[in-house]
Amino acid sequence: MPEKNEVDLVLYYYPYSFYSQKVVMALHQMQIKFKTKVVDIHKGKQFAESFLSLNPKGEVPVLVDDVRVIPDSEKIIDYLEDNFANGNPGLLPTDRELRTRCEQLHQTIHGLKIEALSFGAALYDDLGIHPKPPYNCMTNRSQMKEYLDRRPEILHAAASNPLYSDALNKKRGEVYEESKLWQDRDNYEGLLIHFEKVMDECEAELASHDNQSWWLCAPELCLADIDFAFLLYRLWQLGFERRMWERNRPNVKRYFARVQLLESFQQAVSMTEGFPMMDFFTSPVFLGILGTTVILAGGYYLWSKKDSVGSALSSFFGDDNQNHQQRGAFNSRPSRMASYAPNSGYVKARSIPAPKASQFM
Ligand SMILES: N[C@@H](CCC(=O)N[C@@H](CS)C(=O)NCC(=O)O)C(=O)O
Repeated sequence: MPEKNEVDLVLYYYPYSFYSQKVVMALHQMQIKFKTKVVDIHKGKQFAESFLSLNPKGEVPVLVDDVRVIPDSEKIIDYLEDNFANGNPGLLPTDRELRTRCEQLHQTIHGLKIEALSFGAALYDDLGIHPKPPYNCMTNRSQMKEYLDRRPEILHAAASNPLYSDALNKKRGEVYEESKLWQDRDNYEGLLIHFEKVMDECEAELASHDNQSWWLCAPELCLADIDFAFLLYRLWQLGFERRMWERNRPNVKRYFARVQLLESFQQAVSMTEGFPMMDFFTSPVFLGILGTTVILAGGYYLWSKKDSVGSALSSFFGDDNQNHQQRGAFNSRPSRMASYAPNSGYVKARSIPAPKASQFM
């Protein structure tokens, strides 16, 4: 096979995307050079016409190799394996038996509904989980539920891009079907139990090797390891580690500690560094600055107008001995109400906007 010019490879990805992270780990593990382009799915850029022309489903990752366009993490890794394994460590064991086991585990782990798991983790308060940033910033859950239920932007994208409407409508159907797994608490418990069964299978697989230096199912790191590494990482980020391995799966626990030392894993995880999850204008820093400014400006305004505001308030509330009958409910503590208002600078707390669906993907 002729040497390929590897730097022709461009990966369209989003740093927090689960499937993008797998591909980045695969690329690093196979020592393949590539360039990147961020598609900010948090801002809806996956539905820009230019990106839909690469992947009509509006999903990352997509690999572009010169004129060839390959969407979908599984297909991308297949493509890398077929075209770049020459001279590089591949991701499929050469031994037939090990290869079959690697493929089986890959199918099992890759097939898990990780998005449904992530959405449900944001929705239910009784899971006893300890999410890590950015998954610990879950506000306004009911709003999020309503948003995720409809994924309005898919419909909008389908309406405004007739060329890609079939793919987008199909995607919306899939999103709707998958939402049944997490919109209902019982279904969600079923999903968690399914994840636990897969964890049991992996625990048993790890326990079956006499040689502790083996990875999940082979002496060399393989495709199933990439799936498993990022499954564990997402479970940890969502805060499921106690339920999934801390208490009862010691081999998985050891494996996770080990896989985190891999450079290829660290490269994939570090893509998120310095990449903001939220717009600056909805970030806690901005909201903090805004809130403080409003409080100070409001306080200053009220202080500068204290005479006119004070007399307006006293004519509304009246002096202690006047208008008691009109005050109704305020009757019991009129002077406290009157003295609160002018200088307190009280500003109603601003509600933090609901996180966007793409935050959980
Ligand atoms: N089967 C695809 C799934 C890709 C996928 O779901 N990507 C998510 C990010 S992890 C995405 O782009 N979501 C954007 C959207 O659905 O609007 C793969 O393996 O690559």
